[in-house]
Amino acid sequence: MTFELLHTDSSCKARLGRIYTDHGTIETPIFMPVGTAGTVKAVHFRELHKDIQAEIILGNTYHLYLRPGLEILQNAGGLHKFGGWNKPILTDSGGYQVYSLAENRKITDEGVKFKSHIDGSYHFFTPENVMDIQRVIGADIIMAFDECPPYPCEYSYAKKSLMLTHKWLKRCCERVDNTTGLYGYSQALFPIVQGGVFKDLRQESAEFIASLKREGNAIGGLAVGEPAEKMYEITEFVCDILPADKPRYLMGVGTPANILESIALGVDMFDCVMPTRNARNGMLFTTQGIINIRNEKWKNDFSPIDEVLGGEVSGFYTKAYLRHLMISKEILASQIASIQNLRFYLWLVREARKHIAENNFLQWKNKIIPQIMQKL
Ligand code: PRF
Repeated sequence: MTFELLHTDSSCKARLGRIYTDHGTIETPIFMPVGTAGTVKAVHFRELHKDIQAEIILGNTYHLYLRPGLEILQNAGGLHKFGGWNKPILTDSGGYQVYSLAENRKITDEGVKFKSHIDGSYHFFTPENVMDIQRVIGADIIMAFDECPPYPCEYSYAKKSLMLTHKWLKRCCERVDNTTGLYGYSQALFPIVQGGVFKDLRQESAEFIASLKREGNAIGGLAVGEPAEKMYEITEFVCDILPADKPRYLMGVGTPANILESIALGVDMFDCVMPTRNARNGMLFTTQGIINIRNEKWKNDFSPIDEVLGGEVSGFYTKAYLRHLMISKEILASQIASIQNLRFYLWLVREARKHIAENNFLQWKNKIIPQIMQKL
């Protein structure tokens, strides 16, 4: 994997770049739809390609390891072949899901012992086996095994946790550098900056991670309940330390406004369950603002869901019809709403790239945020 920095906006720190992987090229800034268990919920790959124009999707080591499991993934020839998605994939390491989903987890220097949320069975994740698992899944970009401390969190805990994350990171690098991919293409390891909301810890972490000179870097431990202003402050602080010639990935972020604000600070990659999860609850992101499609208000609104986005879904189905499907708990409601929200998120980053190229990103961002974040 390589990264080409094409341009930096003259009005802020927003960057235009290109990531080259063995499964294709990714234009940055980019949003990566979340495909936890090898599927972006309610969305066909065909729709991800065509209507949504996704360039890379994200999978989760924790989920894929538990189900379908490594034997099936390896027999399939990796996740790309298993489901038929032939563009880039990034897998998260489980260093987050194991804390948010698993039961009875116990963290030691060696790794994390946890109980599966699916069948109660016990498992052990170490930096080494998490790298091996991601080798078997076969993602183009694989993430280091980290600990994401909660918010709020005592300084002493955040410091102890960061030391462990750094120790684990060294073991991740060693494992990846001493093994090769199973399927003949390369897999880049991204380390993850942690350190909570403490600037000295963030500095130490970002400097250490910059010194490793990996192909890209991630910022973790944010969007965990801290105020948005704190998240932006830490994001900017860390971006300024991380190397400019490598992509920067802000994990688990966020709302459309969060994404645009973070692009302005120098972030290149994002993922979040928000567009797909909220879609299934009837919350739509549109170019005109945020819609709760279950609302009475849309009962007789026969206009398309999003005329500006247009296309076979957003420009075809009406608000009144989608409301009916949602109220009736029809499966198609989740499908239409998920496509709308992902089409919107991918449109948003394409627009962002256009305005960075024109050096007017900041002006455009400040104008568009109130429009797309207003509740209709
Ligand atoms: N670490 C990992 N994955 C993550 C996070 C993290 O800190 C976050 C935090 N927002 C989301 N996903 N490994």
